[in-house]
Amino acid sequence: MTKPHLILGNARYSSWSMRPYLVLERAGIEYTAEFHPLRTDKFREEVRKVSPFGLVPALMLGDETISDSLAISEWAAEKVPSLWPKDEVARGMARMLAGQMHAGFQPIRRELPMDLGRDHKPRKALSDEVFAEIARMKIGWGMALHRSGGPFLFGDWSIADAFYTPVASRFRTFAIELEPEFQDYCDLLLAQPEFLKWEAMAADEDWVIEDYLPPDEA
Ligand SMILES: N[C@@H](CCC(=O)N[C@@H](CS)C(=O)NCC(=O)O)C(=O)O
Repeated sequence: MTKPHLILGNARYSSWSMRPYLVLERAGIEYTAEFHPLRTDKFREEVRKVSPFGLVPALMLGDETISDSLAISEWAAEKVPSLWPKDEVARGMARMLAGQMHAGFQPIRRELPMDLGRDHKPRKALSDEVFAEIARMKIGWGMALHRSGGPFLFGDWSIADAFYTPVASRFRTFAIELEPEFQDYCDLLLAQPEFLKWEAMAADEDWVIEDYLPPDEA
């Protein structure tokens, strides 16, 4: 049987791609992968052939495709249930926090886009909305960390942590200041072997999106 095949965007920029990559790696599921540079004709041509919405990530299972970071993660969790917390209330909450990230926090995504090649300097102007969203995000993190005692949101690493790892990288590359408890959590996410592998792949890429941020913010 052919292995699951994961179609991804640039490691440097594609936060949606990073999430199922971290999940499949942590799960120890065997798969193959290919990367496509975002915002190029090649991306549009190649990815549309296999991904129903023309988006990455997409997981090809034989001649069928699951295209969505959360859906791919759920597919993995059916094979490896420990990707979600064992306790059913914690599991519900982990799905809630992953769901919040999957469906919300637009100002954070818009104004602090993931760029693993950025040199850790603050963005000149950030809206009040972004700070309000960071505060909301920290309410979720605080609730989970206090309940579980850490070090990950629900004690052991789970899909919820995979969903917030790109955020931790955004906070680092845009030098967002956090209280020690949340800084420690972000540092822990960014020290995980799966993230370090992804970061190394990003450093090896020579695909750069020139106008990723306006020039005065670059
Ligand atoms: N909800 C989707 C979002 C996927 C998504 O927006 N992917 C972006 C890349 S990070 C994409 O494929 N963009 C294609 C394009 O901009 O043409 C998921 O969770 O996978």
